[in-house]
Amino acid sequence: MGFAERALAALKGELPDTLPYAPRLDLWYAGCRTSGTLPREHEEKTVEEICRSEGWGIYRLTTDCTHLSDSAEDMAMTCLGLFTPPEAGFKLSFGDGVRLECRRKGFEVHISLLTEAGSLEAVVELNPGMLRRGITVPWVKRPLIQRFDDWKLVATAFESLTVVPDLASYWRVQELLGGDGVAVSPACDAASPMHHIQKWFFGGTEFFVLYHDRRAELEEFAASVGHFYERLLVFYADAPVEAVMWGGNFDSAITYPPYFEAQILPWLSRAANVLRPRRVPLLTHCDGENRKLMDLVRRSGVDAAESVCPYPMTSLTLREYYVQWSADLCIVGGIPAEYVIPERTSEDELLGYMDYLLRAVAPGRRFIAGITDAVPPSADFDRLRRIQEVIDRRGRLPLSVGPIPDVFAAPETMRASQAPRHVAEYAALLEAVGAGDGQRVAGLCRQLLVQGRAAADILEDGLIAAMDVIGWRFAVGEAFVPDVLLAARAIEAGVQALEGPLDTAEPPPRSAGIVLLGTVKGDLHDIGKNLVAVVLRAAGFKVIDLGTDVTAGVFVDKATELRPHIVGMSALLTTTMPEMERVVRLLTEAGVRDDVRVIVGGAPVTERFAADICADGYGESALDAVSVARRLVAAGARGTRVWEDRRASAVRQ
Ligand code: B1M
Repeated sequence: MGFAERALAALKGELPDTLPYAPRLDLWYAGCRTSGTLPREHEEKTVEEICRSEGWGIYRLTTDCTHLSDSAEDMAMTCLGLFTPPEAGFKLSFGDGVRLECRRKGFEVHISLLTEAGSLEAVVELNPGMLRRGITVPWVKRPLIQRFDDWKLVATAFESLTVVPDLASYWRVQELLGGDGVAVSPACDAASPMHHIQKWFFGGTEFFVLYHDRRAELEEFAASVGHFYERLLVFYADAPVEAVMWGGNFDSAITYPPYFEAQILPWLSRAANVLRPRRVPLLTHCDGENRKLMDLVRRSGVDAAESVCPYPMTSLTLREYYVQWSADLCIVGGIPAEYVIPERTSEDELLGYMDYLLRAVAPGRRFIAGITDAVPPSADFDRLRRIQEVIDRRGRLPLSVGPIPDVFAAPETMRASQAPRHVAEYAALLEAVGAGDGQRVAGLCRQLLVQGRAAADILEDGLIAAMDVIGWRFAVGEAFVPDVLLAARAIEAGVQALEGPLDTAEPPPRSAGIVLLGTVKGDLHDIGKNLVAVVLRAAGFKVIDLGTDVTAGVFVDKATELRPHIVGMSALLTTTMPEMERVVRLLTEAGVRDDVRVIVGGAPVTERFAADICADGYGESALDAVSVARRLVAAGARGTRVWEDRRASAVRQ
């Protein structure tokens, strides 16, 4: 059997002869080619040729936009969240009255969306630095939607979009892959119209607040985006493609269960229903934390969950995935990227993981092994070969179920931990904060003041303690991103109600301090960082948020200027984690390291990594960030220029 035959068997629930293995080299290839670090023997080869000469399956399943970077027109479509690589098998075109104009400025593409009702501007970029770090999706530097009402013009564009079959380009890719890869047609980057809006048109966190406050308008917008999704379904009803990829980037925190059920599941099911009669497998990109989504993904009827990224990157072990999903859908991925990065793990640890993997997925039905999400450019190429050697030796199917070592089980500590204590007399406040009801929170605060409670007590034992509870619920998976954001907004309303009395309370209540926060250079993930900021603020910290893609120089300059208690850094990519070490080093060189404490966090960051780079603390969750920050400030983190300035001015007055 060749790889394609094996992979298709796995996708359709049949038992291939051997475990299929395709490492997914696209990001690695883009990075190494741009930095000139491809292995010598592969320097002149394409990614397909490299896979072929190593005997690996060719993995071409996700949004790889490297082929776009030469064409401003194709790049322009990405500001609408639209991607049509050659293997899509279709092109997109706008109807009368809508067009995109674009011009290149260096690596940026400046885009104008022109409609009869008006125009909007956007800027996207994909530069060599991004490619070196393994980033293949362009960065939308300026989104089309600047004011909420701009959605109406974007909606017009989606209503006019048509899907034009272009099967010749699909067949060319199919021919290029031969029997060594499955030509999966990527239908859409998001899984549904609302998910599309969430991913592409509003900030990663802003969307949730809008989804709460302006649902009716968003539903109207989604109905317009839905025209495009409907046309995709019509295209796939008879498109002669081998398999289809339909959206992704699911994560229990951001595509949280009720939202997934209402907005995503119906569209996955519709796509599955269109493809099932022709036995065309449907894949979706399940690359995040899936603990709370397992049943929903299974119920959606998809044939495969792709880019499955188990513990230690997320909380579910590969065995848990296999037990819960393999009766109904195929798992693609399963080897966390850190096992191929020498700075993160040893070769023995990789071999230990492979031993575990072969037991965890026994008997081996519905599983395609690969590095998740992708092989990073910093990978040790030989490790990819070690994986193949193990599969060659022990990967014949069916695999025998043996004892499964529990060393790869996720720690239960957080899940088993107790909810933070909350003072009983503030129960109503806790409930109102939990419901995100700012008006009620403010009213209760005023009432408590009238009853004679000290403002500082209401803040500490009522509002901040309530946020601790919501933060804990979030950390154990009982609350989701919107709950945290809305709770924080409600707390803000409470703080405003207390503001008068608090102004006179000097020294400031409790041990809050100043935190300088940002996502490190090269990294644009901001949802986790924003949550950390929200929870810290709600806990009484002053947070100076530097945003995303923050260079080490900016962290150090700001730390020198503002002397915060804490410098907090977030990183979601293994390739951007080294920036954290750089910041720590530059803080030392600038002579400010002794005055600030450094906290790091983000999905790939671990306690061990934090210790290795000499950070002072590690936060697994936003809640953790608060407790670590409190501990460090209480233990005497110094460097409080802003705070001291404020105090000094308060004393002067
Ligand atoms: Co990206 N992505 N992504 N992505 N993405 C990950 C991170 C990935 C792990 C997926 C996977 O492998 N399964 C993978 C990285 C692999 C690796 O490096 N090992 C990945 C990749 C590869 C990429 C691209 C490179 C893909 C490409 O270009 N082909 C690209 C990079 C873009 C860039 O940064 N330049 C990319 C793009 C994107 C989207 C734009 C589509 C979107 C980001 C939207 C946004 O942030 N505005 C996205 C998403 C959504 C994800 C996943 C699915 C979810 C991330 C998330 O928001 N989680 C993610 C999968 C995963 O993480 N397993 C993935 C929810 C959030 C609440 O959790 O951010 O972990 P998290 O924050 C938590 C804790 O970590 C902690 O507290 C938070 C709340 O509890 N925490 C801290 C975070 N920072 C902290 C700081 C602290 C303390 C605690 O102290 C200071």
